[in-house]
Amino acid sequence: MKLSVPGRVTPAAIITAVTLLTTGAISGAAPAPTIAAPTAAAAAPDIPVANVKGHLAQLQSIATANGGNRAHGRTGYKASVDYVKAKLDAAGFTTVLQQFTSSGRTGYNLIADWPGGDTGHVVMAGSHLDSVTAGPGINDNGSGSAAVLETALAVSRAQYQPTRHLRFAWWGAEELGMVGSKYYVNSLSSANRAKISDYLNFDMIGSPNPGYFVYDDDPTIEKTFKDYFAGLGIATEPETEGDGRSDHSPFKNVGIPVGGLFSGADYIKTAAQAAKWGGTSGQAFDRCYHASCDTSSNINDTALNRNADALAYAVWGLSS
Ligand code: DTR
Ligand code: ZN
Ligand code: ZN
Repeated sequence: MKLSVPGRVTPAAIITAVTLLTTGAISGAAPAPTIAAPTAAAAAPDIPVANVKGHLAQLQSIATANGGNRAHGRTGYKASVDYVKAKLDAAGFTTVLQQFTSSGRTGYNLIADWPGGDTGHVVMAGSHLDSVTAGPGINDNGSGSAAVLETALAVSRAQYQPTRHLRFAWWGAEELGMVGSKYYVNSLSSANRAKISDYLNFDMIGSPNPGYFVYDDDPTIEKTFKDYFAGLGIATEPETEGDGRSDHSPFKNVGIPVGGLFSGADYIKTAAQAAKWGGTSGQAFDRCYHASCDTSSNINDTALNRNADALAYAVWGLSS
């Protein structure tokens, strides 16, 4: 389901500005500039969950062909990066592979910029692309990586021209302690850090016994996501497992507004949660967390679909 979303500069704000200027409420030496008539913020497109699942199938195949995992420093991780990068290059993104070393192995962050928009105000969406060594990591975190990828491809399909600049990222070595995202943030000058207005993180968004958790960090980002789910009649809960649990943490630690979505890991779904979200109480949100069974069958399509659409809603809403 798609919902239109007001951008940060609302039509009401534009009307107010026009009124102030044309009534002389605020005097300007030069004649009042012509301000474009207010236009509705661009509405986010539906993200086809079939496309997201197609990316997950590719990541599963990559793991199967590379020793059963997509872990940092293994061939399966670099093959995952190459897959995502090829899609983005073909779609017109400017991509950069950022290389780093961790635990004696080479890691990679993939950064993709969509040309255009105000580079002084950057909206970022990211996810870690690496798995643990125990398995293919399809929910953790193929789900986030595939949804971020398909949202980026939707930007290209729409030839979306956002007011703010869009940047997408796939992090390496999150499972070793958010190594890739820390490396990226540490590599930014303070001036470039200040240009990032929002960082949105997506780590496990297709859990088989899903919850609907919204990071309770930046209130504007949190409200954007909660508004989306309210439109679906879904009551979300704040993600309170604490900071330091995923790639939003390095951004938050330097003062960048962060937010994100989470469908749950090894914690147990309560009866109250099952009553509002469905699924099975007394069972983990993801019984295959960090296990070999985190395969293509370890995904709830409804949760993946809803979270991917919420991702697009926030990207459009925060950048338009
Ligand atoms: N640490 C992440 C999974 C994870 C566990 N709790 C949270 C809360 C918010 C985001 C992610 C997570 C991992 O294993 O990749
Ligand atoms: Zn993990
Ligand atoms: Zn993860």
